[in-house]
This record gives sequence, structure tokens and C-alpha cells, in this order.
Amino acid sequence: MALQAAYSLLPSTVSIHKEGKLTASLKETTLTGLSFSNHLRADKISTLLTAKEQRRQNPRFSTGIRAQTVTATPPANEASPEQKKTQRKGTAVITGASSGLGLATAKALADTGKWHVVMACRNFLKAEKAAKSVGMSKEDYTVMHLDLASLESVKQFVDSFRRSERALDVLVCNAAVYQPTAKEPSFTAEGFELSVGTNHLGHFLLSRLLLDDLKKSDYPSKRMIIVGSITGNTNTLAGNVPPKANLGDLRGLASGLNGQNSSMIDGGEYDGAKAYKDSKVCNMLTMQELHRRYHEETGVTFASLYPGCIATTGLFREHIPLFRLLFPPFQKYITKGYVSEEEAGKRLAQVVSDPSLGKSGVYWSWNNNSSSFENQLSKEASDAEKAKKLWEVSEKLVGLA
Ligand code: LMG
Ligand code: NDP
Ligand code: PMR
Repeated sequence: MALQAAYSLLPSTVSIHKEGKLTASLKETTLTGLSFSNHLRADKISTLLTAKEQRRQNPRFSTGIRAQTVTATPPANEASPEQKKTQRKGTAVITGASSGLGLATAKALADTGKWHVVMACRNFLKAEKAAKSVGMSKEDYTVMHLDLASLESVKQFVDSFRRSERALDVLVCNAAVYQPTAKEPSFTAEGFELSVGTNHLGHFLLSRLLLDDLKKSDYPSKRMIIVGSITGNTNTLAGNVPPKANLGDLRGLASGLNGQNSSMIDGGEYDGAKAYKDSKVCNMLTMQELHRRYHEETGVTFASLYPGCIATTGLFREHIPLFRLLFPPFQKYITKGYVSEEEAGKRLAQVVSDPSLGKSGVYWSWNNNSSSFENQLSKEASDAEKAKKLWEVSEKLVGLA
């Protein structure tokens, strides 16, 4: 009965088949992050393409390396054999590594023995405990304090990181807050609406400051990754569940996002779920703008991803208990979009270090066989004009311009 109640919420364009698969009549709409054309491609790729074509499209088909294999071997075009032999451990900074995806990624990287993870967390003790609880060894990680809801803290983190004299090889902007049930906005230390302030503006300043450190690193494949999501992409079914992401003309952001005029980027009424989805659009736009501005000059790979629906993480801590109870089975058995924290961690770890995921400017997703593919962003999340404007307005807000 409960399920029927949920089904009845679906519009007529969406149907749920007996076997639990959801389909939508919209061509552009997608389920697990695959557009319908991608669904087709992913299913048929191994039977339709010749071995040579497969190699050309995806070198992993020829090597037999499975998508989830994490390897820190540098790609042939990025490191000479000498470099390979002497390659030092990489250092990856991961924000929000005290739970969920960030912790699982830290663990996956540490397990390879090829990475030292700097866990950039707002709660030092929680992060220490979390690292221990997943069995990470002391020499594989360092916890450093970072509260993304304070630009001052972001600057302090950058200072302490520099003082640690570690090279920065990969930065993963992962931390996020989601306030789906908040009636009123809350604000960061500098007075920005909390979700966009933390998820976007905090990371925007952090990534801009740490770009210099990435540039200096001699690591063969330097990367900056900003975690995105399907729910910010309105070319998917998940992205069409109300409230939908929409940055409008950024008038709310331009006027300070401080609740005086508006606490929403588009200047509208506060909606916590929308603010989160908007912040993910900002994350995906920022990644592309970084790519356009800096990839050629610096050789850094910029990437974003949707790791799958990790329905059990702390992200949903503020949601109502009924949602937290039903969301995991709903994603597991109905949408089939569910992934475990462990699997999602392996996916993000691939984006950190797998040679086959070294392309810049890409939004990665995984199909149901856990093979990665370059996904398409929605119209808004790939709008270059908007990305530029977002960049300029954000620079002003964080004091870079
Ligand atoms: C809001 O509600 C919340 O209010 C907000 O707090 C926040 O959580 C936000 O997105 C996050 O969601 C969304 C709400 C509206 O959906 C629900 O609340 C669904 C849960 C219903 C639970 C009822 C309890 C009964 C028990 C159910 C048991 C099993 C199922 C568990 C489900 C758990 C939760 C997932 O939802 C709606 O308005 C209806 C749903 C809309 C469906 C999506 C629409 C897709 C449309 C596709 C075509 C769009 C066309 C546009 C094309 C553009 C292309 C470019
Ligand atoms: P969690 O809540 O488990 O993890 C979020 C992390 O961010 C926590 O470590 C949290 O710290 C940290 N964090 C929150 N606020 C701040 C802050 N002000 N300063 C520093 N750190 C902060 O959620 P997930 O693991 O699910 O989320 C990780 C990323 O994955 C997010 O970017 C999210 O948007 C994305 N994502 C998640 C999906 C999912 O289905 N769960 C799907 C798609 C994307 P603390 O432990 O102290 O609370
Ligand atoms: Mg969604 C195939 C469909 C699919 C996928 C992959 C997700 C992922 N969701 C899908 C479908 C639906 N969701 C449908 C049909 C509904 C209406 C019943 C629905 C509802 C729903 C809610 C209420 N979904 C949610 C919520 C949340 O509060 C989550 C959210 O939007 O947070 C911003 C959420 C999510 N759904 C997802 C994913 C990945 C989320 C977590 C959001 C994120 O991390 O970006």
C-alpha cells in the first residue's frame, strides 16, 4: 500500500514496471544518470562494436581492467618509465572525509598503499574516529581542520596545509550539507545561505587557492574533482523531482545570498532542497569553468561525477525519519540507482587515480555494471555563459575580485 501511495505521486509520463524498473516517456530523461542513448550504448556496446572500435572508444576493453579497479599507474602519455619506477605516494586532500562518500574514498585510496589522504574535516575527533573505524592506518592519513561554512577557516586550512609541506596532487571537493526540512535559511560565518555557502562558495575559494599548490606538484596526473549530482541535472528523472534546480539569472547570488533580498541564487523564496540542488549545479559549472580557464595552462585534470545514489549516508540526516527509512529500499528495488558507500568510494577513487579517467572537463557516471562513462550534463549545468557569470559573482563574494 505504501508503495502504491508513492507510485500515485508519479506523473503519467513515468511508469514503474512489475520488475521494478522505472521508465519515462521523455527521451532526454534518465534513470541512474544515463541518458536513454547511453543506456542503449552501455547495454549493447560489447556486442555491437568490433574489438578495434571498442579499444578506440575505451582502452579498458582491450586491457580487461574492470572499471572499478583502482590503480595509480600513470597513463603512458603522462609518465616516462623512469618516473613510474620512482613515483612517490600521491597526496589527496578530501573535504568532508569524516563520513559517507568522502570516508569511503579515503579508505579506498589508502588501501592501495599509493596514497596519503588529507582528511579536511570540520570535526577533527569525528574524522579520527571514522578513519580508525574503517581500519585506515595512521601513516595513510592526516586529519586537518576545515570548516567550509567559514571562508576564514578555508584560508586557515590552506595555510596549515602549506605549512605541512606536503605536495598537493589531487583535491577532492566532496563535503556537502542538505537541509530538506528547514523552513528558514541558515547562514555561514560570512552570512551566505548555508548550502550554497558551504557546498559551492567554500569549495570555490578552496579550489582557487589550492590551484597554485596543484600547479607546483610534480605528480604525473594532477586532478581536481568536484562532486556533482544527478539531482542537479534536469535532463534526468531524478532532476525533475520537485523542487528543481534553477539558478535563474543569479540575481540572488549577486545580491549577496544573505537573506536581505533573497537567500536563493535565483532570487526566489527559500527552499532547502532546491538550495542543495542549485549548489550542485554550481559545483558542476565551476568544474567546467576551471577546465576552460586552467586545463591547458596547468595540465591539471578537472572532473565532476555522480557516484550513484548512496542512500544511506549522513546527507539525509535532516530528512524526516520516514524518508530515511524508505529511501534506501526505494532506490535499491525501484529505481535501481542505489550504490553502497563502499562502491561509491571506489568510483570516486577511480576519478582520483585511474589512468583511464584522466580526461579533463568530464562529468563521470557509472552504468549498472559499474563501468564508467562520460555523462551529459543538463542544459543549465553545461551553460558556459552561466558558468562564467557564476565564476565572476562568486569571486566577488569570496573576496577574490
Ligand atoms: C520534496 O518532496 C520534499 O518536500 C523536500 O523536503 C525535499 O526532500 C525534496 O527533492 C527533495 O523533495 C518531493 C516530493 C514531491 O516527493 C516525495 O515526497 C516522495 C515521497 C513520497 C513518500 C510518501 C510516503 C508513502 C510511502 C512510500 C513508500 C515507498 C517509496 C519510498 C519513496 C521514498 C522517497 C523517494 O514529489 C512529487 O511531487 C511527485 C513526484 C514527482 C516525480 C518525478 C517527476 C518526474 C517528471 C519527469 C518528466 C519531467 C518533464 C520535464 C522535462 C524537462 C526535460 C529537459
Ligand atoms: P555525508 O553527510 O555522509 O558527508 C558529507 C561530509 O561533508 C561529512 O563529512 C560532513 O562532515 C562534511 N561537511 C558538511 N559540512 C561541512 C563543513 N561546513 N565543513 C567541512 N565539512 C563539512 O554525505 P555524502 O557522503 O552523501 O555526501 C558527499 C558528497 O556526495 C556530497 O557532495 C553530496 O552532494 C554528494 N552526493 C551524494 C549522493 C548520495 O546519494 N548520498 C548522491 C550524489 C552526490 P560531518 O561528518 O562533520 O558532518
Ligand atoms: Mg530521488 C531513477 C530515479 C532516481 C534516482 C537515480 C534518484 C536519485 N532519485 C530517483 C527518482 C525519484 N526520486 C523519484 C521518482 C522520486 C519521487 C518519489 C524521488 C524522490 C526523492 C526525494 C524526496 N529523491 C530524492 C529525494 C531527496 O530528498 C533526495 C534529494 O533530492 O536530495 C537533494 C533524493 C535523491 N534522489 C536521488 C539521489 C541521488 C538523491 C540524493 C540527492 C543528491 O545527493 O544529490
